[in-house]
Amino acid sequence: FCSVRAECSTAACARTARAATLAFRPPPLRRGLHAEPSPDAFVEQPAASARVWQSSARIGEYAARPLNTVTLEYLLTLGRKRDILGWSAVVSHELPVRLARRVRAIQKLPFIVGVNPWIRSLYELYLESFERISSMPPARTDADIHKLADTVAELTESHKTVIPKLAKGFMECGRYMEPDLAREFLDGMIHSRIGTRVIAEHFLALLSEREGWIGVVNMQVSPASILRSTANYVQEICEYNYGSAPEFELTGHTDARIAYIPVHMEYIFMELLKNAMRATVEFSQRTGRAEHPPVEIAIASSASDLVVRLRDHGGGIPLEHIERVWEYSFTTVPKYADEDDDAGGIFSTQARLSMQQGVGGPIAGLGFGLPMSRIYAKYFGGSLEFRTVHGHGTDLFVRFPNITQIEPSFNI
Ligand code: ADP
Ligand code: K
Ligand code: MG
Repeated sequence: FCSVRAECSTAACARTARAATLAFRPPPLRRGLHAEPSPDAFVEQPAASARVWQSSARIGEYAARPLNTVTLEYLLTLGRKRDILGWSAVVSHELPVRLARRVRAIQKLPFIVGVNPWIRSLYELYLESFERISSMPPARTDADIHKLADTVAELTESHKTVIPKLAKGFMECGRYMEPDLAREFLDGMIHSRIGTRVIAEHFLALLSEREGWIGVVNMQVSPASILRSTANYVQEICEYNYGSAPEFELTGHTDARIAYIPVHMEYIFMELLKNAMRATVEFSQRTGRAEHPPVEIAIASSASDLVVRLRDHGGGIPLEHIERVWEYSFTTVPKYADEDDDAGGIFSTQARLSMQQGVGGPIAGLGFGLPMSRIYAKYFGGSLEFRTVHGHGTDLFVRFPNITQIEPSFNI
């Protein structure tokens, strides 16, 4: 699935997904430099690791180092000049410190959470990444830059499993943690992941000049075209899971352009559209409605920001869930029919199982979609809110500030 990348059309993605369904193999994680797999994405269950949890004294030393202020203005200034050497210094300083802090945070988790195979494999990933990047000397020559770029590209690729692993780990053992501490840990992990990715991918993007881009920032993002391709993709997943999918309608400023990091937008739209389409189809099934009402998407743009409203007719969110939907791991996808304590979903055990196997791509079930989308939306000072009418439907409002209009001292 590559909504903003020309090399992969939705039809090709559909064929891949279909082939995966037939072979009963989960579809691969989305490819490409920028793809952030959804928390629902399939990742291989890690093998039980025999490695002793090791940690070097260097972790403590690096974790205690202050972060330099990496402002958005600095990112854009070096980006406009394509100052690759300058940005490589940011990469060399920031990544080891940020990774070391994550290692530290995982070490502080309660033992029962830390020994979960997903969390453990996450820990090893961060530790290994830290060791690799912190042992590289600062780049001075072109050859150094390319060596650093190779390492950063490999880390970017291997870290694509971070969110699905985190989501699966917390689905399994998050309940053994104090809720506030779990939320604080996950907010920290995700926030840090966004910043680390921006720094790493800005570096990689600077190495290949692209018309209309300043590093990772696309100066002319078309929200309508991201929405269109994301909605098409979600329709496919929806069809595989339920046999049908609602249409969508796009209105308002469909020609609007905004300077933004398109993958962040894509991620948010993907999660919100999965929720909207799932709610629509399940509500139709519950109420015996003959046709799915379309998901209505309205775009409103101004000089300083862009607002997207996604309106579904999926029955709304019941009062008792309104606060909880922002919680990590809160989902109304029942685990199994006999332990369905959340109710609300109409999933059969079989449906749930096939979702877990990722047949056709899962549409929901880990409860990370909303909280994570909100962190993405707020990252550059935007927002994500909803209004719901129980028994009718839900409106989601996302606001994206124009990246070039944000307070220049904004820290990444
Ligand atoms: P997941 O989709 O994995 O369950 P999310 O965080 O995306 O996790 O959503 C949490 C819960 O919020 C969903 O399980 C669902 O019950 C509810 N929800 C989210 N969006 C909608 C919507 N548009 N309409 C009705 N319920 C929704
Ligand atoms: K949730
Ligand atoms: Mg969801």
